[in-house]
Amino acid sequence: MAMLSFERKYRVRGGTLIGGDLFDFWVGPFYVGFFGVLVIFFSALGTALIFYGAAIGPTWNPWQINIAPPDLKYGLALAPLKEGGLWQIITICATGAFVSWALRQAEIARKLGMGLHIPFAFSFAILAYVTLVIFRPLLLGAWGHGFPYGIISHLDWVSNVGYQFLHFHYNPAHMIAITFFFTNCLALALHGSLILSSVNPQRGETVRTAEHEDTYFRDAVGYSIGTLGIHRLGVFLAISASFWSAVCILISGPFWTAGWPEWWNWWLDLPVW
Ligand code: UQ1
Repeated sequence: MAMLSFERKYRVRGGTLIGGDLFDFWVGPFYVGFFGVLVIFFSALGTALIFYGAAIGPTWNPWQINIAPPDLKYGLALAPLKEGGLWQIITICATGAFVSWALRQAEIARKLGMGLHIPFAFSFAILAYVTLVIFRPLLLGAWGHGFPYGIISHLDWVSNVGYQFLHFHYNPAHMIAITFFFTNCLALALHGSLILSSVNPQRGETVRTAEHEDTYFRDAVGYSIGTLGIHRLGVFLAISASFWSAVCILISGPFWTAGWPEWWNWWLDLPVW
């Protein structure tokens, strides 16, 4: 792959977070780094263990392969490999790979003299995962509260945990999370279509400028958030969606054990009625 002329300037040593020059090089287009090595290690081991778990399981049907967390009776202890221990090691590998990926993002950003916005935003995705398989099980006192690794099995888990709270859509943090997901979708649709409408013109037409983009929204809704602003809004909406997703599952069980519809009784219980 050709190296862009500006990359010659930036493909130099430095910017690493740990280990100095250790692994501070590229393989083809990919930056390696200490955390690149960790990503390879954790994802290779984790994937191998998933295949091992599938091999000792009853099916190779990709939809039905399931690697379950330990039984609740094991609490927060280590479980035997074939009784949830695999799930525990795979969880360590996944978390290790995700965190290493974020730190590799940070190293690349530092090398380029960029902000750390990408690893910052990605850390909210890690937070959502870690909340499900580490923080919430810790608060509930058993690794068995983590979700199982499998396509159908994790859907069943979501359904079961949802019904455990009667109607999960009454969870106020879940409502907020969904609202952020939908608004994020709206914002990206508006932004993507606006950019294409102005900078990807028909043959023979000219590219339009940011002024056209601003004017479009001023004419349409009386307000333009601006070309930088829309990206700030986008990051805010995206990380808020992940954040409130983490909150909505973390409070379910550790801080609220009744059905979620019941939570709204605070409204009926207001003294003003
Ligand atoms: C917008 O105002 C804007 O600034 C010109 C963009 O930048 C290119 C956009 O992509 C979008 C979608 C908007 C409109 C957004 C709001 C909140 C009015």
